[in-house]
Amino acid sequence: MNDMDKAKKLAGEEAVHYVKNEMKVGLGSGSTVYWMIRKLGELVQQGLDIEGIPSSNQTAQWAKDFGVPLTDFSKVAQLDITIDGADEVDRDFHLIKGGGGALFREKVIAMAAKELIIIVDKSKLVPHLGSYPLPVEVLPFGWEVTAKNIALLGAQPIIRKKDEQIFVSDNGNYILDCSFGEINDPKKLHKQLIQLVGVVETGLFVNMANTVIVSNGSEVEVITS
Ligand code: ABF
Repeated sequence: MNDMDKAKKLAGEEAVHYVKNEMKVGLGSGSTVYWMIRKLGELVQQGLDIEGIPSSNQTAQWAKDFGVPLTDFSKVAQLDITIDGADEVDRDFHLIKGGGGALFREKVIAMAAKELIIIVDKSKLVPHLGSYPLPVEVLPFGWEVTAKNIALLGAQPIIRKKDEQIFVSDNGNYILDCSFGEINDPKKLHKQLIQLVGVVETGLFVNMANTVIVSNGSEVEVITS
């Protein structure tokens, strides 16, 4: 296992210390979250009584594989905690998320939780957001028009593809990966994007994360906002 994978594992496993009995837990997506769900499954086997709401079909499968009970928002009005990964975390805990294409449901479970804990390997910490192209979920109808309107904001939107086909999110939408360069005002950019017709949600998570758990592969650091 290389240092980055060790870091993801350490950060993911550290996060489960924040999960208490009878909690309702938002389960994020991505390879760091994989380790968190795997550890949660071990604790459930030892008697931890929790239920999770998954942010992607992949996460739901991992939860089933590892024995983490699932529920949904028809039964749970609010989550106690959401644990999720990120593609970038800046100094103000603003995030770029969506590299895995699950940003919409990730933002729903983040907004529905009393606390959002982000688990990352050290490479995700950046001084400013924007080196990672910003994922924007858009409706398939007229995505080309939506892309042109995003480009007017100063980006180079690229339609995400998987196996040479247009990638389709769990919600049946497309993802545009938008390189804006350095994003100095993520709140303003999110507002500009979200009002465009055709934009479903952006990968900018502004003023949402309370705690960041970061690892370099040998140590784990917990940073609170
Ligand atoms: C997910 O975590 C996505 O928002 C983001 O792309 C991913 C980070 O991936 P990984 O944990 O695999 O580095 O929540």
